[in-house]
Amino acid sequence: MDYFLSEEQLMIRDIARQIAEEKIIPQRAKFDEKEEFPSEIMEVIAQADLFRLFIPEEYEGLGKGSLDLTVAIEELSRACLGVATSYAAVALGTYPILLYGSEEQKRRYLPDIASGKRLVAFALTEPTAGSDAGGIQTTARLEGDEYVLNGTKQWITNAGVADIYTVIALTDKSKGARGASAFIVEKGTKGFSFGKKERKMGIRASITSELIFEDCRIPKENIIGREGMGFIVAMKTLDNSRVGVGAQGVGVAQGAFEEAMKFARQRRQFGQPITSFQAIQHMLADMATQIEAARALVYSVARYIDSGARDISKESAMAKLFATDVAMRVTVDAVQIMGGSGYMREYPVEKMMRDAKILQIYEGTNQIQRNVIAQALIKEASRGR
Ligand code: COS
Repeated sequence: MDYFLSEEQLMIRDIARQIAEEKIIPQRAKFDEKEEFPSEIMEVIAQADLFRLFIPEEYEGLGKGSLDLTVAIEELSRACLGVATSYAAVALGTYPILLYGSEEQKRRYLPDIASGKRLVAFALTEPTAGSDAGGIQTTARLEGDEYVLNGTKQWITNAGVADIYTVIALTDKSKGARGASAFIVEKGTKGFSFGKKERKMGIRASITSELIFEDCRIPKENIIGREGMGFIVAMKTLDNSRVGVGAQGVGVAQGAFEEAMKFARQRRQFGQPITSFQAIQHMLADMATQIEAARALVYSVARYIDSGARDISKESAMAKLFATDVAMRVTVDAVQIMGGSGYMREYPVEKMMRDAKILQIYEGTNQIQRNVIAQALIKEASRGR
């Protein structure tokens, strides 16, 4: 389908595709096997200016929109979801600064993020707060000119490799979610360390670890927005980033479909290529249809965000929900079409299937997306829309 992407968007797609084909695909099995963070790929992505896409021009970015980022994420995900996660998590971690940061914070941090010199991580989840994001326990106590952070963040993408962390912590425990605030914490700050590195089912090219804050003192200017705004900062951040998770779903599904199609055209059984069997044809038709529907929704939502729409929770959640459920179904079916070969590590689809599972879980489970969508629908209905 032609989505009428601009010349620039087509160029972004071509650049990301070239990186994917020349640099990522030849190494993705190694990253997966060794659970290795792809530092050199991040450098290539930086040199190609892909980190500049989501940074405004006045801070040395390219000032591009959600659709431009979507196109880049999709292409990287088509090759390796682990690499794409490491890239997209930088945008996720940057949204709090982009959306609510002060001019001083933007000047201080965004140029280095744009150049790829400093990677970013977003830290909301804790051992006791996953879907219930308001249930965080990490505290930030104001003492003179400093906030003192204490607590543990869990399952943080880019932990350790990132230099800048946007962290949600409670400044007023008695107020629950309304007592949360957002902060910028730099790697190397005393009292800030990293816990165990997780061993994951998939996206093994991305790093996931704990963040540990023990009397970690940061300047009080590192608060993002005002005290009490942390939950809203987190929710708005996720509203903006979830469409990108949808793009990851479209990308990995497309990659798996292409592998299954290539295999099916060559594989012969009962004296003919398996593409001549209706059982396989119907699976391929369903996969392609679902991918196209997911892409159409993800691109539409990205365009809606780029139009300046303010309330994007429902649409972004729909894109994430639909496209990531498609990714799971399509990657499972790709393994099925390839049969025994699909199950073997020699082919990439078993990795794609393991990788895809996280998309239904992170940045809000797909059950949470349904809650977000339903709440918005009920609100709209009560307003008579
Ligand atoms: N934009 C603006 N405001 C929002 C918002 C959004 N997207 N979502 C919630 N709010 C506001 C609500 O309007 C409410 O404001 P008031 O206190 O003024 O009424 C406040 O935030 C609390 O909202 P709510 O009562 O809906 O919060 P809940 O604790 O019930 O939880 C969910 C809301 C479940 C949607 C939230 O906790 C969530 O998104 N969880 C998943 C977290 C997640 O994605 N984790 C992944 C980790 S990051 S990789």
